[in-house]
Amino acid sequence: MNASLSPAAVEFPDRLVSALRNARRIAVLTGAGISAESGVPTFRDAQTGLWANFKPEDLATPEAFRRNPKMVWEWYEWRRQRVRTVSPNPGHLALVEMERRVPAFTLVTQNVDGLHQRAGSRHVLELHGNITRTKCFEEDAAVESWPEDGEVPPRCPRCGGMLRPDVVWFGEMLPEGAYAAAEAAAEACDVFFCVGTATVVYPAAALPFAALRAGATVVEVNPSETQLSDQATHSLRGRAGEHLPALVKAAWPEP
Ligand code: BV8
Repeated sequence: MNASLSPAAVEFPDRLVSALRNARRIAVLTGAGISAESGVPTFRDAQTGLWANFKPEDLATPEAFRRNPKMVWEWYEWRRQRVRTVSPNPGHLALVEMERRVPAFTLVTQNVDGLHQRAGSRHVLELHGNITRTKCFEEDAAVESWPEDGEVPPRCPRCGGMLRPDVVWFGEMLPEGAYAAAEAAAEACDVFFCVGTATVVYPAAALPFAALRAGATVVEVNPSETQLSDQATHSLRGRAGEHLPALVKAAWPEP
């Protein structure tokens, strides 16, 4: 067991621990809350600095980018810089350990910070893209490098169009096939974790309910109540960085 996973003593219902220990298929949906303990602000956190007067939902749209490409690009630059300075936390690491323990493990994330991959998770379904990748706004195709000529946003070296982060904005479709794969995992799993998400952004927020309908044990980990809390099989009121390592240790005490 990774030392950084040595969890605080947290008590769990026996039926939750045995459901986890006996699970063959586990699916996990994570949101901004699992990265909060790494120091990445969540979408519910108040915006600071230049963007204090804007809600993320109003900045993360194609319309906002068309209206003010410089501000939207700079918001993502600020977030990219922030993500470069942070590290995965015990919540991310506990999911890496869980993936090691079960034959079929699917990690679906709404996050765009790449922290699951940096923690060592091998198969991550990024429903909303990744801010460390950039694409051309006109071509909708990846761009790995571009001339730094001071223009903001920078321009596509192929067509001269504006560059944008490779994330899914509100009103945009999710990556081809990503949601279908996530939904299939939610409907086939024994245990479904819903970690650190307010479950308000669709279609991702529909996944835990699809798992419930398919008969899975649904476990929510969140310090606050959400629309899922009273329907989840287990709703653990607490931080991902505390509950996930403790759950992994309770289900798999042996190294
Ligand atoms: C789409 C990338 C088809 C950008 C993001 C019904 C069906 C389909 C669509 C819709 C629908 N109803 C409405 C819609 C439209 C819209 C939508 O859902 N709007 C919401 C506001 C109602 N959905 C879309 O537009 C999606 N596209 O459906 O395509 C389509 C196309 C055209 C027309 C119609 C349909 C695309 C949505 C993707 C948006 N992009 N991110 C970027 O990052 O800049 S979403 C963004 O929100 C992030 O990805 C974030 O992860 C996500 C969800 O937020 P959360 O993760 O939940 O984070 P949040 O801050 O909200 O909450 C944090 C939680 O953590 C809290 O509960 C807190 O208590 C908890 N927490 C805090 N600390 C901890 C913790 N938990 C554990 N441990 C801790 N320590």
